[in-house]
Amino acid sequence: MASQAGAVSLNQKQKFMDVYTVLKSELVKDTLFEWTDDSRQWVERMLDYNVPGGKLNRGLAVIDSYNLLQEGRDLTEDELFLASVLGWCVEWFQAYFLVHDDIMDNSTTRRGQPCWYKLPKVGMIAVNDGVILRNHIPRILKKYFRDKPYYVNLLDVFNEIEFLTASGQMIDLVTTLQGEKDLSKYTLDLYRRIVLFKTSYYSFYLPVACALLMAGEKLEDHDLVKDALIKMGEYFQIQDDYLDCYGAPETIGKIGTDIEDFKCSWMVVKAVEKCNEGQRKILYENYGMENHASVAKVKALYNDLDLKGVFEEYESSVYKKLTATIEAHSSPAVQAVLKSFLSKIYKREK
Ligand code: GPP
Ligand code: MG
Ligand code: MG
Ligand code: MG
Repeated sequence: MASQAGAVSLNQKQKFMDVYTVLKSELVKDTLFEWTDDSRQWVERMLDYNVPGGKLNRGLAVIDSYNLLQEGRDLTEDELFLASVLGWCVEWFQAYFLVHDDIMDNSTTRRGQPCWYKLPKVGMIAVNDGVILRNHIPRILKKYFRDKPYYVNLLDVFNEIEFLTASGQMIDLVTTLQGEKDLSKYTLDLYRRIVLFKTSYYSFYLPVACALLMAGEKLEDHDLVKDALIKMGEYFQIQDDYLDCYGAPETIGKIGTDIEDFKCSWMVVKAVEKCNEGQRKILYENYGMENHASVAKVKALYNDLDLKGVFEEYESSVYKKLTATIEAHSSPAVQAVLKSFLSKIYKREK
Protein backbone atom coordinates (compact mmCIF):
# COMPACT_ATOMS: atom_id res chain seq x y z
CA MET A 1 0.00 0.00 0.00
CA ALA A 2 2.89 2.37 0.65
CA SER A 3 2.97 4.60 -2.41
CA GLN A 4 5.70 6.74 -3.86
CA ALA A 5 5.59 10.39 -2.87
CA GLY A 6 3.12 12.21 -5.07
CA ALA A 7 1.94 9.19 -6.99
CA VAL A 8 -1.75 8.41 -6.71
CA SER A 9 -2.79 5.37 -8.68
CA LEU A 10 -6.09 5.06 -10.51
CA ASN A 11 -6.95 2.24 -8.17
CA GLN A 12 -6.39 4.52 -5.18
CA LYS A 13 -8.66 7.14 -6.70
CA GLN A 14 -11.33 4.54 -7.39
CA LYS A 15 -11.13 3.25 -3.82
CA PHE A 16 -11.44 6.83 -2.60
CA MET A 17 -14.52 7.35 -4.79
CA ASP A 18 -16.07 4.16 -3.35
CA VAL A 19 -15.86 5.76 0.11
CA TYR A 20 -17.69 8.82 -1.26
CA THR A 21 -20.55 6.57 -2.35
CA VAL A 22 -20.75 5.04 1.13
CA LEU A 23 -20.77 8.44 2.86
CA LYS A 24 -23.33 9.90 0.50
CA SER A 25 -25.74 7.01 0.96
CA GLU A 26 -25.43 7.29 4.75
CA LEU A 27 -26.04 11.04 4.71
CA VAL A 28 -29.20 10.74 2.65
CA LYS A 29 -30.50 8.22 5.20
CA ASP A 30 -29.57 10.29 8.28
CA THR A 31 -32.22 9.26 10.80
CA LEU A 32 -32.34 12.71 12.39
CA PHE A 33 -34.33 13.96 9.41
CA GLU A 34 -37.65 12.83 7.89
CA TRP A 35 -36.60 12.19 4.34
CA THR A 36 -38.97 12.38 1.40
CA ASP A 37 -38.01 11.26 -2.10
CA ASP A 38 -37.70 14.90 -3.14
CA SER A 39 -35.42 15.93 -0.32
CA ARG A 40 -33.25 12.84 -0.71
CA GLN A 41 -32.92 13.48 -4.43
CA TRP A 42 -32.04 17.14 -3.86
CA VAL A 43 -29.23 16.35 -1.45
CA GLU A 44 -27.93 13.50 -3.58
CA ARG A 45 -27.86 15.66 -6.70
CA MET A 46 -26.31 18.57 -4.81
CA LEU A 47 -23.55 16.34 -3.44
CA ASP A 48 -22.80 14.71 -6.81
CA TYR A 49 -22.64 18.13 -8.45
CA ASN A 50 -20.40 19.80 -5.89
CA VAL A 51 -18.31 17.31 -3.94
CA PRO A 52 -16.45 14.80 -6.14
CA GLY A 53 -15.82 16.69 -9.42
CA GLY A 54 -12.53 18.42 -8.61
CA LYS A 55 -8.91 17.28 -8.65
CA LEU A 56 -9.42 15.67 -5.20
CA ASN A 57 -5.87 16.75 -4.29
CA ARG A 58 -6.81 17.87 -0.79
CA GLY A 59 -8.72 14.69 0.02
CA LEU A 60 -6.14 12.34 -1.42
CA ALA A 61 -3.45 14.29 0.43
CA VAL A 62 -4.88 13.07 3.74
CA ILE A 63 -4.37 9.43 2.71
CA ASP A 64 -1.01 10.13 1.10
CA SER A 65 0.23 12.01 4.19
CA TYR A 66 -1.01 9.39 6.64
CA ASN A 67 0.63 6.73 4.53
CA LEU A 68 3.96 8.56 4.43
CA LEU A 69 3.82 9.19 8.19
CA GLN A 70 3.71 5.40 8.65
CA GLU A 71 7.10 5.19 6.90
CA GLY A 72 6.37 2.32 4.55
CA ARG A 73 4.20 0.19 6.84
CA ASP A 74 1.21 -1.18 4.93
CA LEU A 75 -2.07 0.39 6.00
CA THR A 76 -4.86 -1.86 7.23
CA GLU A 77 -8.18 -1.73 5.36
CA ASP A 78 -9.66 0.03 8.37
CA GLU A 79 -6.96 2.72 8.42
CA LEU A 80 -7.29 3.27 4.71
CA PHE A 81 -11.05 3.65 5.06
CA LEU A 82 -10.77 6.12 7.97
CA ALA A 83 -8.10 8.20 6.22
CA SER A 84 -10.40 8.29 3.17
CA VAL A 85 -13.32 9.44 5.32
CA LEU A 86 -11.16 12.31 6.62
CA GLY A 87 -10.09 13.07 3.06
CA TRP A 88 -13.74 13.39 2.09
CA CYS A 89 -14.41 15.69 5.04
CA VAL A 90 -11.77 18.02 3.56
CA GLU A 91 -13.42 17.73 0.13
CA TRP A 92 -16.85 18.49 1.67
CA PHE A 93 -15.28 21.55 3.32
CA GLN A 94 -13.91 22.65 -0.05
CA ALA A 95 -17.29 22.10 -1.74
CA TYR A 96 -18.95 24.26 0.91
CA PHE A 97 -16.43 27.06 0.37
CA LEU A 98 -16.66 26.92 -3.41
CA VAL A 99 -20.46 26.96 -3.55
CA HIS A 100 -20.43 30.12 -1.43
CA ASP A 101 -17.31 31.65 -3.03
CA ASP A 102 -18.83 31.44 -6.53
CA ILE A 103 -21.86 33.43 -5.39
CA MET A 104 -19.68 36.04 -3.69
CA ASP A 105 -17.31 36.30 -6.69
CA ASN A 106 -20.14 36.35 -9.22
CA SER A 107 -18.50 33.47 -11.08
CA THR A 108 -20.14 31.56 -13.92
CA THR A 109 -18.31 28.24 -14.21
CA ARG A 110 -16.51 25.83 -11.90
CA ARG A 111 -14.94 22.46 -12.66
CA GLY A 112 -16.04 22.69 -16.27
CA GLN A 113 -19.75 23.21 -15.56
CA PRO A 114 -22.00 26.09 -14.51
CA CYS A 115 -21.56 27.10 -10.87
CA TRP A 116 -24.21 25.41 -8.72
CA TYR A 117 -26.00 28.69 -7.92
CA LYS A 118 -26.22 29.43 -11.66
CA LEU A 119 -28.54 26.48 -12.29
CA PRO A 120 -32.08 27.88 -12.79
CA LYS A 121 -33.58 25.49 -10.25
CA VAL A 122 -30.94 26.27 -7.64
CA GLY A 123 -30.25 30.02 -7.39
CA MET A 124 -30.02 31.17 -3.77
CA ILE A 125 -30.95 27.71 -2.47
CA ALA A 126 -27.21 27.27 -2.97
CA VAL A 127 -26.64 29.32 0.19
CA ASN A 128 -28.51 26.74 2.22
CA ASP A 129 -26.84 23.90 0.32
CA GLY A 130 -23.47 25.31 1.42
CA VAL A 131 -24.68 25.23 5.03
CA ILE A 132 -25.79 21.63 4.57
CA LEU A 133 -22.40 20.68 3.10
CA ARG A 134 -20.68 22.22 6.13
CA ASN A 135 -23.01 20.44 8.53
CA HIS A 136 -22.38 17.08 6.92
CA ILE A 137 -18.80 17.17 8.21
CA PRO A 138 -19.56 16.84 11.95
CA ARG A 139 -22.16 14.19 11.11
CA ILE A 140 -19.54 12.13 9.26
CA LEU A 141 -16.97 12.69 12.01
CA LYS A 142 -19.44 11.67 14.70
CA LYS A 143 -20.27 8.43 12.94
CA TYR A 144 -16.68 7.30 12.40
CA PHE A 145 -14.53 9.04 15.00
CA ARG A 146 -16.59 9.65 18.14
CA ASP A 147 -14.75 6.91 20.05
CA LYS A 148 -11.26 8.03 19.01
CA PRO A 149 -9.10 9.94 21.48
CA TYR A 150 -8.52 12.64 18.84
CA TYR A 151 -12.23 13.17 18.02
CA VAL A 152 -12.49 16.53 19.74
CA ASN A 153 -9.27 17.70 18.07
CA LEU A 154 -10.65 16.83 14.65
CA LEU A 155 -13.80 18.83 15.29
CA ASP A 156 -11.71 21.67 16.63
CA VAL A 157 -9.34 21.83 13.66
CA PHE A 158 -12.25 22.09 11.20
CA ASN A 159 -13.87 24.81 13.33
CA GLU A 160 -10.69 26.83 13.76
CA ILE A 161 -9.78 26.62 10.09
CA GLU A 162 -13.31 27.56 9.05
CA PHE A 163 -12.95 30.72 11.12
CA LEU A 164 -9.58 31.56 9.55
CA THR A 165 -10.86 30.89 6.01
CA ALA A 166 -13.99 32.98 6.45
CA SER A 167 -11.84 35.78 7.89
CA GLY A 168 -9.51 35.63 4.88
CA GLN A 169 -12.52 35.64 2.59
CA MET A 170 -13.80 38.69 4.48
CA ILE A 171 -10.61 40.67 3.76
CA ASP A 172 -10.63 39.40 0.14
CA LEU A 173 -14.15 40.84 -0.28
CA VAL A 174 -13.98 43.98 1.83
CA THR A 175 -10.87 45.26 0.03
CA THR A 176 -12.91 45.35 -3.20
CA LEU A 177 -15.74 47.55 -1.89
CA GLN A 178 -17.21 49.96 -4.42
CA GLY A 179 -16.52 53.62 -3.76
CA GLU A 180 -13.29 52.84 -1.99
CA LYS A 181 -11.43 51.51 -5.00
CA ASP A 182 -7.84 52.35 -4.38
CA LEU A 183 -5.15 50.25 -6.01
CA SER A 184 -2.38 51.77 -3.89
CA LYS A 185 -3.51 49.61 -0.95
CA TYR A 186 -2.89 46.45 -3.03
CA THR A 187 0.54 45.59 -1.67
CA LEU A 188 2.27 42.24 -1.31
CA ASP A 189 1.72 42.53 2.44
CA LEU A 190 -2.05 42.78 2.14
CA TYR A 191 -1.99 40.04 -0.49
CA ARG A 192 -0.10 37.67 1.80
CA ARG A 193 -2.53 38.22 4.66
CA ILE A 194 -5.54 37.46 2.47
CA VAL A 195 -4.00 34.32 1.04
CA LEU A 196 -2.67 32.94 4.29
CA PHE A 197 -6.17 32.92 5.69
CA LYS A 198 -8.44 32.29 2.71
CA THR A 199 -6.41 29.48 1.11
CA SER A 200 -3.35 28.12 2.89
CA TYR A 201 -4.90 26.82 6.08
CA TYR A 202 -7.70 24.81 4.57
CA SER A 203 -5.98 23.72 1.37
CA PHE A 204 -2.55 22.81 2.69
CA TYR A 205 -2.44 22.59 6.45
CA LEU A 206 -5.83 20.93 7.05
CA PRO A 207 -5.19 17.67 5.11
CA VAL A 208 -1.89 17.14 6.92
CA ALA A 209 -3.39 18.14 10.29
CA CYS A 210 -6.04 15.42 9.77
CA ALA A 211 -3.35 12.84 8.97
CA LEU A 212 -1.24 13.89 11.97
CA LEU A 213 -4.20 13.61 14.35
CA MET A 214 -5.08 10.19 12.99
CA ALA A 215 -1.45 9.14 13.48
CA GLY A 216 -1.76 10.09 17.18
CA GLU A 217 0.35 13.22 16.90
CA LYS A 218 -0.19 16.52 18.69
CA LEU A 219 -0.58 19.41 16.25
CA GLU A 220 1.38 21.80 18.46
CA ASP A 221 4.46 19.62 17.98
CA HIS A 222 4.46 20.29 14.23
CA ASP A 223 4.75 24.02 13.77
CA LEU A 224 7.56 23.69 11.22
CA VAL A 225 5.42 21.45 9.04
CA LYS A 226 2.64 23.98 9.31
CA ASP A 227 4.96 26.82 8.26
CA ALA A 228 6.20 24.93 5.20
CA LEU A 229 2.64 24.03 4.17
CA ILE A 230 1.48 27.59 4.57
CA LYS A 231 4.27 28.83 2.32
CA MET A 232 3.18 26.31 -0.28
CA GLY A 233 -0.37 27.58 0.06
CA GLU A 234 0.80 31.05 -0.91
CA TYR A 235 2.52 29.66 -3.99
CA PHE A 236 -0.69 27.73 -4.84
CA GLN A 237 -2.86 30.86 -4.65
CA ILE A 238 -0.36 32.85 -6.71
CA GLN A 239 -0.72 30.13 -9.36
CA ASP A 240 -4.53 30.40 -9.01
CA ASP A 241 -4.33 34.16 -9.62
CA TYR A 242 -1.99 33.69 -12.58
CA LEU A 243 -4.30 31.05 -14.07
CA ASP A 244 -7.32 33.32 -13.52
CA CYS A 245 -5.77 35.51 -16.22
CA TYR A 246 -3.60 33.17 -18.33
CA GLY A 247 -5.09 29.71 -17.71
CA ALA A 248 -7.20 28.02 -20.39
CA PRO A 249 -10.81 27.87 -19.14
CA GLU A 250 -11.16 24.35 -20.68
CA THR A 251 -8.23 23.23 -18.52
CA ILE A 252 -8.86 25.11 -15.28
CA GLY A 253 -12.61 24.49 -15.51
CA LYS A 254 -13.50 28.07 -14.59
CA ILE A 255 -13.59 31.50 -16.21
CA GLY A 256 -11.55 34.10 -14.36
CA THR A 257 -13.30 37.05 -12.69
CA ASP A 258 -10.49 38.67 -10.70
CA ILE A 259 -10.12 41.76 -12.93
CA GLU A 260 -13.87 42.46 -13.05
CA ASP A 261 -14.14 41.81 -9.30
CA PHE A 262 -11.34 44.29 -8.44
CA LYS A 263 -9.58 41.48 -6.56
CA CYS A 264 -6.33 41.96 -4.73
CA SER A 265 -4.79 39.36 -7.02
CA TRP A 266 -1.04 38.67 -7.22
CA MET A 267 -1.22 39.87 -10.85
CA VAL A 268 -2.46 43.35 -9.98
CA VAL A 269 -0.09 43.62 -7.03
CA LYS A 270 2.80 42.97 -9.42
CA ALA A 271 1.34 45.35 -12.00
CA VAL A 272 1.05 48.15 -9.43
CA GLU A 273 4.64 47.44 -8.41
CA LYS A 274 6.04 47.56 -11.96
CA CYS A 275 3.97 50.14 -13.84
CA ASN A 276 4.98 53.66 -14.85
CA GLU A 277 2.70 56.71 -14.48
CA GLY A 278 0.92 56.23 -17.83
CA GLN A 279 0.34 52.54 -17.19
CA ARG A 280 -0.89 53.29 -13.67
CA LYS A 281 -3.55 55.54 -15.19
CA ILE A 282 -4.73 52.75 -17.52
CA LEU A 283 -4.85 50.34 -14.60
CA TYR A 284 -6.80 52.71 -12.35
CA GLU A 285 -9.30 53.45 -15.13
CA ASN A 286 -9.94 49.86 -16.14
CA TYR A 287 -9.38 47.56 -13.18
CA GLY A 288 -12.64 46.42 -11.58
CA MET A 289 -14.80 47.21 -14.62
CA GLU A 290 -17.33 44.67 -15.88
CA ASN A 291 -16.95 45.41 -19.61
CA HIS A 292 -14.80 43.34 -21.97
CA ALA A 293 -12.89 46.33 -23.33
CA SER A 294 -11.62 47.30 -19.87
CA VAL A 295 -10.67 43.71 -19.04
CA ALA A 296 -8.81 43.49 -22.35
CA LYS A 297 -6.91 46.69 -21.56
CA VAL A 298 -5.83 45.34 -18.18
CA LYS A 299 -4.71 42.07 -19.78
CA ALA A 300 -2.78 43.96 -22.46
CA LEU A 301 -1.06 45.89 -19.70
CA TYR A 302 -0.13 42.65 -17.93
CA ASN A 303 1.44 41.53 -21.21
CA ASP A 304 3.35 44.80 -21.60
CA LEU A 305 4.70 44.40 -18.06
CA ASP A 306 5.69 40.80 -18.88
CA LEU A 307 3.85 39.40 -15.87
CA LYS A 308 4.24 35.95 -17.45
CA GLY A 309 7.99 36.32 -17.14
CA VAL A 310 7.68 37.71 -13.60
CA PHE A 311 5.54 34.72 -12.66
CA GLU A 312 7.97 32.21 -14.18
CA GLU A 313 10.83 33.78 -12.29
CA TYR A 314 8.81 33.70 -9.07
CA GLU A 315 7.88 30.06 -9.66
CA SER A 316 11.41 28.81 -10.08
CA SER A 317 12.72 30.81 -7.14
CA VAL A 318 9.93 29.76 -4.76
CA TYR A 319 10.45 26.13 -5.82
CA LYS A 320 14.11 26.33 -4.86
CA LYS A 321 13.31 28.01 -1.53
CA LEU A 322 10.60 25.50 -0.65
CA THR A 323 12.84 22.57 -1.54
CA ALA A 324 15.58 23.94 0.72
CA THR A 325 13.10 24.42 3.61
CA ILE A 326 11.83 20.87 3.16
CA GLU A 327 15.30 19.37 3.02
CA ALA A 328 16.25 21.13 6.25
CA HIS A 329 13.53 19.16 8.02
CA SER A 330 14.77 16.45 10.37
CA SER A 331 12.18 13.73 9.73
CA PRO A 332 12.35 11.83 6.41
CA ALA A 333 8.63 10.98 6.69
CA VAL A 334 7.70 14.63 7.06
CA GLN A 335 10.04 15.54 4.20
CA ALA A 336 8.23 12.99 2.05
CA VAL A 337 4.82 14.46 2.94
CA LEU A 338 5.96 17.97 2.03
CA LYS A 339 7.73 16.91 -1.17
CA SER A 340 4.64 15.05 -2.25
CA PHE A 341 2.61 18.26 -1.93
CA LEU A 342 5.16 20.34 -3.77
CA SER A 343 5.51 17.91 -6.66
CA LYS A 344 1.73 17.95 -7.14
CA ILE A 345 1.50 21.71 -7.55
CA TYR A 346 4.79 22.65 -9.21
CA LYS A 347 4.06 24.11 -12.65
CA ARG A 348 0.42 23.06 -12.46
CA GLU A 349 -1.82 24.14 -15.32
CA LYS A 350 -5.10 23.52 -13.52
C1 GPP B 1 -10.08 30.86 -3.09
O1 GPP B 1 -10.28 32.10 -3.67
C2 GPP B 1 -10.64 30.86 -1.71
C3 GPP B 1 -11.71 30.15 -1.35
C4 GPP B 1 -12.39 29.26 -2.31
C5 GPP B 1 -12.20 30.24 0.07
C6 GPP B 1 -13.63 30.66 0.14
C7 GPP B 1 -14.03 30.88 1.54
C8 GPP B 1 -15.29 31.01 1.99
C9 GPP B 1 -15.51 31.24 3.44
C10 GPP B 1 -16.47 30.92 1.10
P1 GPP B 1 -10.68 32.31 -5.22
O2 GPP B 1 -11.98 33.04 -5.25
O3 GPP B 1 -9.51 32.86 -5.93
O4 GPP B 1 -10.93 30.83 -5.76
P2 GPP B 1 -11.44 30.50 -7.23
O5 GPP B 1 -10.46 31.12 -8.19
O6 GPP B 1 -11.37 28.98 -7.30
O7 GPP B 1 -12.81 31.05 -7.34
MG1 MG C 1 -13.01 34.26 -3.92
MG1 MG D 1 -13.66 32.70 -6.52
MG1 MG E 1 -9.04 32.55 -8.13
